[in-house]
Amino acid sequence: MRSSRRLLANCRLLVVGGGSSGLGIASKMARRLPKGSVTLIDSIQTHYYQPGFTLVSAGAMTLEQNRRKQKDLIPTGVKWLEQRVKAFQPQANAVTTEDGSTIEYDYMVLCTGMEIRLDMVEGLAESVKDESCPVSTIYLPHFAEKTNRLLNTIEKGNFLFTFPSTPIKCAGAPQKVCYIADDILRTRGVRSACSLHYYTTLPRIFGVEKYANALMKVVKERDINLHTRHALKKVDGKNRIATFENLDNSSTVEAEFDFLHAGPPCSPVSVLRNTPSLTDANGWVDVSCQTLQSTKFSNVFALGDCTNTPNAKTAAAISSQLKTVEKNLSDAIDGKPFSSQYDGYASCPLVLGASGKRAQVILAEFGPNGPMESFPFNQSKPSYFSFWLKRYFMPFLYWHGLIKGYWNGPSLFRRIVAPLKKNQK
Ligand code: UQ1
Repeated sequence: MRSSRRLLANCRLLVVGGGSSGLGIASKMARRLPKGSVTLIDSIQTHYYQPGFTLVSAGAMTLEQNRRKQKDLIPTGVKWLEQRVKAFQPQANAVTTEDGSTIEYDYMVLCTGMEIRLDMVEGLAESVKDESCPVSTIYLPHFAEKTNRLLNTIEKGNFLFTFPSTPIKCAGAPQKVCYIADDILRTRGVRSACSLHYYTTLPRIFGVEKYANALMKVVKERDINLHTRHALKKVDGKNRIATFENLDNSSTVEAEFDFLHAGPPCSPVSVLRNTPSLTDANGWVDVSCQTLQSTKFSNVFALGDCTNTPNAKTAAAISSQLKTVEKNLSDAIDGKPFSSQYDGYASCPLVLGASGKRAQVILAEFGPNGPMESFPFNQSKPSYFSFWLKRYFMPFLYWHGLIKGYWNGPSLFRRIVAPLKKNQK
């Protein structure tokens, strides 16, 4: 069987980044290549299950449940360099690390993720970091806890939730926090004293129509005010005023708040922003969105949040991309034509709450041509089963499947279930 084939070629594979993509591809390739072939470079000591951060804000998980020591996750047979890359020299097949050493490679996989950029909105970083200021973001672990604390203490007022103008990982999370806040405020019995506002830079709540329609029902039922085409420009944490730009007419709008959750701007990591030879004009690694090979260097591949592929940036997308990179990189090492194409799959479990009958999820799964659902029910319907998957099954799948290189996404499920869904729209 091709997928269990070992490669005998002697080659040096460098994986840059030890997040979910980096650990997943290092695990897979270490099983295929001769011992000692794979080096993973990353200085992080703590690894977080980031999809758990929304549940931390909901009080349905603790941060500790989403945290592991990186040293315990390094795949067997992979050499871990606890360093940061200072510069890429792809023309010389080498990288330089911050301690001044040079590492040469035959093949490189870039898994550098994206950087949370609170600094890109005036006043945001200071406000989030000030524990007494009611501004937070679940995108950073400590502040996922702060979000939960604020939602459990503020009694009344205006609650604002924002979605940025940059690409963002898990584009569903900024609105999940809004639904979670609504749930917590209702449970606390203070919801009628609060008004909730979701400000997004996008023209609608969600890109895929089927799920957008379902989410608009939730927005109406939960009495959430939707403001499309608004970009957060400034946060005045002291006076509790947020300034937005209306993107349709460039006018400025101010809103007073008692709580603000920011979907933060994100960017490529700084070392890539300084390496135009590997990236597009915005600093994202330039790859073929089908093969995930660099468009500039044939011995370089990339996956996860750092690429310029148009899919939604989620762990589920990574699961499908892992299979493609594993196969195509093995083909490249073997001197064969590529045998896999990424289909653009991504998934976003839209958490609508975590308590009682509001513990529900809309399990969006989609690709460039619309929904790509894995289960035989209509997944745009809020469901407790989908919440259960999100809370209990997905963390298990991540820690024991994805980062160990054993989970290639639900495409097999989908093929089995497809005939059952024929008559469903
Ligand atoms: C998934 O594969 C994945 O990665 C492990 C997630 O991240 C936590 C997800 O949230 C989802 C929904 C998937 C897709 C898997 C199934 C079974 C639908």
